[in-house]
Order: sequence, then C-alpha cells, then structure tokens
Amino acid sequence: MKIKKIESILTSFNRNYLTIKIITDNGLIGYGDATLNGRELAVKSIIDDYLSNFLKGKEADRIEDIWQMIFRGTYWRNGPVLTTALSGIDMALWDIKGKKANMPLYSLLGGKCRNKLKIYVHVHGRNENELLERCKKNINNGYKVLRYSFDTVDPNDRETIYCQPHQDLAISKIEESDIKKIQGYWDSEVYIKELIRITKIIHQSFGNKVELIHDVHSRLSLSQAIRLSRQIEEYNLFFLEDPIDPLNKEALENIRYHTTLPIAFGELLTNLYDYKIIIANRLVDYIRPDISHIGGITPLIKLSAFAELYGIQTAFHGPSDISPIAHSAMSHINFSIPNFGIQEYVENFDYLSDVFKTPLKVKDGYLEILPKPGIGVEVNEEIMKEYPYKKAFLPILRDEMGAIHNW
Ligand code: GCO
Ligand code: MG
Repeated sequence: MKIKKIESILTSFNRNYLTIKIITDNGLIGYGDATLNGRELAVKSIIDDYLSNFLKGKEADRIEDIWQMIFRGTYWRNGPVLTTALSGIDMALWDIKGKKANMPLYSLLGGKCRNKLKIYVHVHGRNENELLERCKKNINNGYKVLRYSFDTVDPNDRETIYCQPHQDLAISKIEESDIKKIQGYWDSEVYIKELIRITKIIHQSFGNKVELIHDVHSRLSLSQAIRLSRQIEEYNLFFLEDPIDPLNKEALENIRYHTTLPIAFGELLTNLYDYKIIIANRLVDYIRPDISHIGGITPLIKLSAFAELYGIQTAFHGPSDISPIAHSAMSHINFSIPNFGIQEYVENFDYLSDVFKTPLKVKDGYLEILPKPGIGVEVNEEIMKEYPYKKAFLPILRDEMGAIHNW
C-alpha cells in the first residue's frame, strides 16, 4: 500500500484549519490536522513544496520510518512549522492504517481501558457577573470541570481591558487588516489580585458542584508564579496551567517546592525531547502536549507511556486552534492509555459538525466515542471549498512601558 497523493486543504471557518489528506494506491484516504495558528501558509508550503513529492511512493504502513525521516532525515530537526506538518501526515497515516485494518485507532493502540473521558471546557466572562452566569450554565449542562478566565477593566484607566487568556473566538482570530486590535495591554500584578478575588467567589458559589482549572498562559515571573500558587492553593484547583514560560521550564522545580497545587504544563513544547527533564524529574502532575504540533499520534503514544512510568497523567492540549480531526485522534489515545487524566474540549465545535463529522459525543460532561475505523472523522471537502483561507492572528500583549509581554 503506497502513498499516491498528498493534499493540504486550507480553510477558514471561525478559525483557520489546515487539513492533510493522504490517498493510497489502493484507494484509502486518511485525514490529519496540521494547523499552526497564524503560520498556516508556512506549514502548507512544507507539505506542498517539500514533503509531498518526497512521500509519494513510500509505504503508507511504515509510519515510524516516515516520522523519523521527516524529523531527523532533513538534518534540521524541530521547529513548530516542521513538527506541525509532520503531525498532519502522521495522523493521516494512522487513519489509513486503522481503515485498512477496519479497526478504530483505539483498538490498534491496545483497546479501550475506560468507557468515557472526563473533559473540561472553557468559561470566559467579560466581567464577574457574566463569568458566574456562564459557570452556572455549564454546570447545568453537566460539565464537571471548568477552566475559568475573565477580562478586567484597568483600575488606573491606563488602557482598555486586559485580554485574559480565553477561547473567545473574537480575540483568537484577528484579521490582518485590523492590526491595532492585535495589541492588548497586560499587568501581572492586577491580574494576580483579580484572579485570587474571582477564584474565591467562584469557589464559594460552585466549589461543591464543579472542579476548577485556570491557565496562566506563561505570563508570570517565577516569584509571581510562586506567590500566585500559594495564594490560590486553598481553592483546590484541579490544576494550574502554565504558571511560567516554557523557555524557562527548569523553574518548574522551584514552583513545586513551594506549592502542593497540581501543575499542568507543556502545550508550547513542540519537541518531544523537551519533555525529558519535566517527566524524569516529576516537575508536573499533567503533561499537555498538543497532537497537532508535537508530531502527531506517534510521539504522543511514546510520551504518554514515558509519563506513565513516573505516575504523571495526561491532559492533552485541546483548544479550538486545532481541528476536530486532532480532537478525535487524541481521544483514541486517551481511551487506550492507563494514565489519562482529563481532556480539554471545545464546546463550540458543534458549528463544524457538517464539515468534520467526528466519532465523538459529549454526554453529561464526559466524552464518548463511536467505533469507526481509523480516526473516524468524515470530512466534507465540498463545504470546505466555500470557506477560503483568511489570514488571522492572536493578539500581542504589551506592558505599561510598551514592551512585549508573553501572550
Ligand atoms: C489552552 C491554550 C489556549 C490558547 C490557544 C492559543 O490551554 O487551551 O492555552 O487557551 O489560547 O491555544 O490560540
Ligand atoms: Mg493553555
């Protein structure tokens, strides 16, 4: 079974998605996700201009060999553009393998070891009341774990609002022409104070009904992160995510020393090998690799098994930046590994269900999966043609001196 053709399909719904399609000489089709938010065309070029010809005629069954060829064979290893392209190809090949075997991916990976997956969804409020309203709504919809975030009006009236980390589509997709909006204002001290105040309120209001997660998005210095962890500890979060910058990941050791708060980390690590010290030194409770950026299913299986040996659980990155194909692919892994912790899920994917018909179903705050062969996503390419690519970006944050701050 040889690879006959590779296509990369770039579309723009509420978010941009780059879908990889691999066709084999015996007529099987596999799909993968290779979306790199804000750099979609660069990934498309790697696929179309470099990897497509290179992969033609290769055995579709030899996934590990193809993975190694792309990752190491080009000499220049790593880099999110390369690993995102690799992710899309890897997923499409696993999809083909499953379809050939007529088995769902989770069966190929050893079979289900749980019947459903605990998930968490994002709840964002532009103000306190909206946040509390939205928490209530999500709890009524059956969700057991919520990731909360909020905007805050600057008390000194310096600029507009603090663009808190959230999944609000309006801030996640800023069009090129609207360059002004790309800039947001950030103040870590105001954020910490406000976060503690709001966490207390949510905890008092819903603490007995739901578990809470907060994502710091790597925006704090080490001492700020330690201070925040200590202050927030009493609210028993499910976990605190990305308290510090991944460029300074060794500092997680200091955070661990100061707090018992469970820590989740890693969505920005696009190189599998960057997880080595984190896992081997037990610096986190949950690893958060992103299936569409770390190289696909192949490295996620390895990473999960490695974490299992150290008693570390998974919480794979699952925002709306990556397509429903990626969400479906990682769910198969989640069903088949013993150290699954929780899965981040995007509620508002429903609007895409005609384009990507997934095997996933949310029921009472858990994710269930249908036994479809491969990754099991039906892709409607006809609809995709009606939604051409539009360049879009995430905002950039600056502090009160006008200097760049981590987003
Ligand atoms: C997460 C991520 C998202 C980011 C997004 C960037 O934990 O899901 O940090 O909140 O906003 O991935 O586009
Ligand atoms: Mg995050």
